[in-house]
Amino acid sequence: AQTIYLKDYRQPNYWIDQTELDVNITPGLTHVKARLKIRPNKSLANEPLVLVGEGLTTHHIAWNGRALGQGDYAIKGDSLTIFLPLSEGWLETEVSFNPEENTSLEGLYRSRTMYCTQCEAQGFRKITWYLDRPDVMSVFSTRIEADKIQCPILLSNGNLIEAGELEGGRHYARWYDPFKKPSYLFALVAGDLACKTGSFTTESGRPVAIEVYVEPKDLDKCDHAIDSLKRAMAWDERTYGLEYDLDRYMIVAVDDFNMGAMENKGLNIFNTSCVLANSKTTTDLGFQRVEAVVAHEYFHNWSGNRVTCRDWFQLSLKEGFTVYRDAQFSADMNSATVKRIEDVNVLRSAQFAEDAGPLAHAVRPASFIEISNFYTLTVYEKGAEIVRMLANLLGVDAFRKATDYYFSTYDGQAVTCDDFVAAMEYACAKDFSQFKRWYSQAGTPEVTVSDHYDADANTYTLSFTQSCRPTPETEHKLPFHIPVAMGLLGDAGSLKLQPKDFALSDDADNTHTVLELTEASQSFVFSNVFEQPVPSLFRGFSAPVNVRFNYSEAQLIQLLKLDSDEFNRWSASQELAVIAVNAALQEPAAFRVSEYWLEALSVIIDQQLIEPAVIAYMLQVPSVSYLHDRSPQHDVLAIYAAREKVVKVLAHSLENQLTTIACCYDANAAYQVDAASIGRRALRNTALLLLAHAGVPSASELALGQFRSANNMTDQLAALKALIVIDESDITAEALDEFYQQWRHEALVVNQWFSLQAAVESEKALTRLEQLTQHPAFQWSNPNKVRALISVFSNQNVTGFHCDSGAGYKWLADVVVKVDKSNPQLAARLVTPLTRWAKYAERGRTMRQELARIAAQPLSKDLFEVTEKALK
Ligand code: DPP
Ligand code: ZN
Repeated sequence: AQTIYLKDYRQPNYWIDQTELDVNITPGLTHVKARLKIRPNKSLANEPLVLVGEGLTTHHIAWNGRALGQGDYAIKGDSLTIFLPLSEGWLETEVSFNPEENTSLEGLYRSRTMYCTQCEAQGFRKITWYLDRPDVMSVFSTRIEADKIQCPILLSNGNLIEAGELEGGRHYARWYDPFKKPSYLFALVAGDLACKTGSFTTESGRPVAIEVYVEPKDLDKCDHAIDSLKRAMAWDERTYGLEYDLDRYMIVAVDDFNMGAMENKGLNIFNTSCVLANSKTTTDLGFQRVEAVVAHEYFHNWSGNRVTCRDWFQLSLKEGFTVYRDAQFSADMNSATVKRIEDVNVLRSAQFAEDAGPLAHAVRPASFIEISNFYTLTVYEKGAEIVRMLANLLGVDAFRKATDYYFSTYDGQAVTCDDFVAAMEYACAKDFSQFKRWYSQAGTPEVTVSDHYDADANTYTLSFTQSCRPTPETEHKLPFHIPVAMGLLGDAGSLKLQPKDFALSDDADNTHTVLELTEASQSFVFSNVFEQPVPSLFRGFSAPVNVRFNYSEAQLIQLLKLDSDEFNRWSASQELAVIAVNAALQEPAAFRVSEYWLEALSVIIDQQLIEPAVIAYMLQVPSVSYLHDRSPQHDVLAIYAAREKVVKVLAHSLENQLTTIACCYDANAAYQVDAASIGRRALRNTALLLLAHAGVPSASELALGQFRSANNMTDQLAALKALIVIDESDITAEALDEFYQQWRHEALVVNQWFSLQAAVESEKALTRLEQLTQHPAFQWSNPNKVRALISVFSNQNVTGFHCDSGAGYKWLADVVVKVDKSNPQLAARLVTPLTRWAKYAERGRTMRQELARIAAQPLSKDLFEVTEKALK
């Protein structure tokens, strides 16, 4: 397998100004004729035209109407070289392939009742010979022809130009997309689909027809996506001044899909799990995910489609920025604090783990073998954190000036992360050359902070040092530019800040500031500090770093009670949980949990001054993954056991309040999916789950009652989860069965049912998992189902996956090898938990052996790259 380097980037030798496709679908065989208007790139020497294609049978090649013969061209592996001296002209090819047999879910494939495409990143080459790279932008017109009964709906990008009947029961449609785009944004759908419509009028008065295409059985699950899309359209006009630019906006729901969704111009293709929703079948988290993903794909219309990436190393240019935009949107639509807590949980428990493992890579990687492997939390979520830091450093107005400049300057172009940062610099006249190290240096920086209070001089000094471990691509790290949003707390709350040697706002009541850390070591002195303060650091998680400050328990409790930053109050509670878990690790028999922490939580519950969703998060002990990162010297099963103990203590100590919440809180409210209602349900269900963990006798009855009477999926599933934790085998087994019978016709609910069971911690976990893969509703060809069982087991079922015999590792390895034969992208994802072997000491050796066993087989490029890097 060949490694591709960013430093080797060159412009293409040729451009393709127009692309005319004629796609003729018959069962088992699809023919594609392509006419490409080729133009030499003058700045480059005259070299032959080399197109790329995969798995194509080539029937015909012509240049300017003349059929090419032997000697005019050569097909070798995945490349087609045209030897003629080419000036401007039309290249024609005709190829065929079989979408029915395409199990990779890249290119054109069949999913249940429809044909559909996934071209990002490099799927278009499975459809026709092409310059399949994002810097080649072309105007597409697409004619689709298929059987009228099997495929009554024929869709592609842009506007419908013409449609009609043909002989033999066939019909066609012709689509034209006036906007230049790279091939990865091409899309085509042909199938028997129902459509739910909506409409939106843009600020400048353009009417937009919204069409959501689904299987007829899912017509009752489209409204939330349509509403979310309209909110996203309005929000982007308000927030970024960006309008939609075509007459139609189409979304198609597909059951077999590798990603969450895809932003193809005018024709988004969505995983059913990210678009379908109704209150009977969808949880609150599901609703919020649909809202976020619909918005994300919509926002790509500007950040990704109108302004696209020069090459795939710049993937974060569109993904990091678009994730930032969708996070802003979700924060505005719901609760900003809750959204931030959710995002930080993902960063800390999953992105940090990626950054700490052998597959750590920069947000703008320097090399790859298979680009599909780089659709990662680092490129997406850490990429979004970079944009967030820039936005905060600039402030609202300058950031808007920067994005206005970016979108207007680069519209219709394929650009780089450097261009993005240049737009930021333009708007605020700052120099971000050091800041750009966030793009090129992998790894999570570690910031160690110490303080000194001088009671005589009334000064307070904060000293920071930063470091970052060596990672495969960047051995020696230079200091990062790290914004530290912070404040100081006294006994009664926030103190006014009077820093001595850094810029201060003129606001006399200033209790909050942002320090800019740029050196390996740096100190900041605050004057007129009349009491020993507690620092509130990295408020709102102002930078994606690990912070080390030696807080005492009392200081954390002060932060939990008094900080003006709600996010940091939550964060302090998490830190107190970490301390408790560590105590339980050190002394499993006689550990103590700070009664002041429990008391503070109790007061917070009573007072109800914080929104319920945030209280719910305060009551949740951090994930095993995060705890493991915080105590790497301990065995993961010991960490799991210690965490369980802390959860029990927490639940017992708050038992009365939790019981009140679990049975009575908001219990009779009419079901609604607004943020406030969602938050109240979250608190009630968190309480129920804690009671279940604590083994409180009444929990069983409460859970069963809620399970039976719930009028929405969130409450029903939460009750089922609690029943599983309580584990009175008959009752639990019955409830699981009842649930399946109730929902067996709803694929997405069945997936939840699979996930719940894959996560059940027990000695029999693996046997149960094995049995579930034999269940009639399970399908290896469906990524959602595979993820629901296999990813949930290996990422969340700590005792099952890491069981002493190593059987969990072996099982995963076998599955990965099997899946790789049909769907390499999926296999390369599934293997991730094994790649983290180095964290697991003794167990890690067995994990590594399993990885080596995988690596000894013939593998796809995708899986080869991941296993090879993980074994280094
Ligand atoms: N469909 C993926 C996303 O929107 C890749 N572009 O993030
Ligand atoms: Zn995206």
